[in-house]
This record gives sequence, C-alpha cells and structure tokens, in this order.
Amino acid sequence: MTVRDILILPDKRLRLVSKPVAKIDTATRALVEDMFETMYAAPGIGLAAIQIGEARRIVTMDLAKKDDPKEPRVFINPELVAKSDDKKIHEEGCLSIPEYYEEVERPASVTVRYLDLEGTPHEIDADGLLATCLQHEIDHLNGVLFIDHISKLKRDRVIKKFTKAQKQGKRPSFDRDDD
Ligand code: K1U
Ligand code: ZN
Repeated sequence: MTVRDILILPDKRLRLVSKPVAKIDTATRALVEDMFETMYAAPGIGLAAIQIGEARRIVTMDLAKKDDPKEPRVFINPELVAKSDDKKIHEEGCLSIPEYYEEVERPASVTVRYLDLEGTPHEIDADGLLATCLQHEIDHLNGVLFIDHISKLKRDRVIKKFTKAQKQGKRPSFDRDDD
C-alpha cells in the first residue's frame, strides 16, 4: 500500500473523463488500497482515482466523524440515476485544490448506482454530506471540478492563483474572506 501524490490544479489530467472498470481484479484492489491510504493521509473524506493519476471510475469515501470508527466505502462505476429538484448549498473543498473552500449549490438528494469491490451492484439514496460528496466525486470521474459550479470570476481567480503558484513551485494561500 502506498500514499500516492495527488494531482493539483491546473494539472490537465484532472479534466480527463475516466474509463469504466471492466473487471475487478488484483490491480483494481491494489489501486483501491492506495486510494484509501492517500485519502486518509491527506486527510480527505473522498477521493476519485483520477486524483492520483488513474483515469478509472473508482471513488473511495469515509464520512465517519473524527475519533469514530472508520467507515470506508468504495464506489466502482458509480452512476447518478436520479437527482432531486430541490437544491442544497454546502461548503466544498478538494484535495486537488488545497485550502480553497467555497459554497456550491447542488441537488439536495441523489440516487447512485454502483458496484462494490466484489462486483455486486447496489443503488443508494443519499442526502446531506453523502449526496454532496458523491456528486463531487462523480464530477471528478467526468473531468469536472467543484470550481466549475461557482462563478466564472471566482473560478478564474482560483485557476490563476494555482497556475502562478505551480510556476513558482509554491502553494497558493487563500484568505477565507477573499472574494
Ligand atoms: O474529492 C476530493 O477532493 C476530496 C474532498 C471531498 C469533499 C469535501 C467536501 C465536500 C465535498 C467533497 C475532501 O475530502 S476535501 C477535505 C475535507 O473535506 C476534509 C478533510 C478532513 C476532515 C474533514 C473534511
Ligand atoms: Zn475533489
């Protein structure tokens, strides 16, 4: 098991559309282990495989509260099959856009179909943080970032800061009151 490097904006690979997993084999299981190691080390509550450079439709997640037992979840080939008309605003962050947080409006509840690590199909109805996190991660599988859901003005500013920081070999800093 390895903690892998997380791709950071403006890495172009974050815009790739990931390919479905055709067979859940040893390599898939090894990748999932690396994803959990990387997600817990970050720390984060979710991770899409493309964030460690693997363009496959795999998501790991753990929404357990700090100090509670771990609740690792794996979603293979997750599909959004239904979404509510009512919307909810939630503050989001992204391990590929470190230290930048912004409010995002998304459907309040969703239904997601996916396979578990044994290849068994499931369908879950999600609301709250699970709904937000599932939508955020499924977006990653389609090359979409949470900054694509905010104003163009804010998005362009974030991309500019990260692009400049990358050229200087630094990390950008954000003031939470910046906007
Ligand atoms: O996909 C990612 O980049 C992971 C991201 C997931 C996410 C967070 C918030 C809303 C939607 C999706 C993160 O995990 S950012 C880090 C984070 O939220 C966190 C880290 C440690 C403790 C609690 C939260
Ligand atoms: Zn993210």
